[in-house]
Parts: sequence; structure tokens; C-alpha cells
Amino acid sequence: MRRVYFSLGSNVGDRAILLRHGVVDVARGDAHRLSRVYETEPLGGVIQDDFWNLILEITTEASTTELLERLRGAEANAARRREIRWGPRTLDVDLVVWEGADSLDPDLLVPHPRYRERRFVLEPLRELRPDWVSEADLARAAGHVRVLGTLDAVT
Ligand code: PH2
Ligand code: MG
Ligand code: MG
Repeated sequence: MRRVYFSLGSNVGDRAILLRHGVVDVARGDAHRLSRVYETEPLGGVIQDDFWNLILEITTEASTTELLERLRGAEANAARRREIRWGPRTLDVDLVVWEGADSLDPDLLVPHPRYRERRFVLEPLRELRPDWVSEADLARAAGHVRVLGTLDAVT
């Protein structure tokens, strides 16, 4: 069993529902934990609406291939439910950290090469793994974030 950490983000459509579906699609039957949901400043230079981001931890026997299928399946399902045909993503799922297994495959770098620069990843990750993220890490990271609450409660 390994613990695997995904970053989920949405800035188009009903972000609460999209994130809830995304969690179900990625976790499947595996035991999991969730950070709270954060409203986050978009990073990357494109002018767009704020994201909602969270971190999903799953404890799983699934292979890398299966996890990638879940991730892509979750994004595909979200695209089918999108309200706008263009623009930013309804749901983005990124594999951030895979405990005990790094991947140097250029198509799947794990840990994610930029996650330590992004407050929208580090702040929720710290809730689940305070041993991995220090105050100094948070201070160095980019982008404003604000806690909204648990995924069950946000609307
Ligand atoms: N995802 C991006 C680019 N920028 N900014 C925030 N706040 N949250 C995201 O999930 C995000 C982003 C590309 O995947
Ligand atoms: Mg992303
Ligand atoms: Mg992505």
C-alpha cells in the first residue's frame, strides 16, 4: 500500500460539484483523506477566474497506469459536464507526490517538478502532511490562497 497525493483544481462551472465528482473518480474504492478547499489566485499568467483547489490523499495498491487512467477519466467526465466550451479547465487533476516512488519518465514526473513553488498545492498538502511542508516552504511559494471549508460544506 502506498499513499499518493493528487492536486485537484477547478475554475469553470460548479466547482464544488466538479471537485466532488473528481474525488470519487480518482479515489474509487480506495481509502482516502481530503484537505479543505481553498480559493486560489490563478498562477501561470493567463487571466482567468480564481480556482478552487484541494489535495486528495489515497492509500492504494493501484499501478501508475491505473492511477493515470483514473486521473484522465476524472478529467474527461468533468469535460462532459462543463458549461462553457472554451477557456480554463473544469477539472485539472495532477499527481503531485507518490510516497516511496519517484518517476523520471518525462511524461510523468513525480514528484511534480513545480509543486513546491505553488501555494495552492503546499497549503492544502500541509494539512495532510505537515511533515513535508514547513512555514519557510509556504513563505517561498507563489499565489494567494484562502480557506473556504471542507468539500462537504462548500457551495
Ligand atoms: N492550475 C494550473 C495553472 N494555474 N492556478 C491555481 N491557482 N490553481 C491551479 O490548479 C492551477 C493554476 C495548471 O494546471
Ligand atoms: Mg495543473
Ligand atoms: Mg494537469
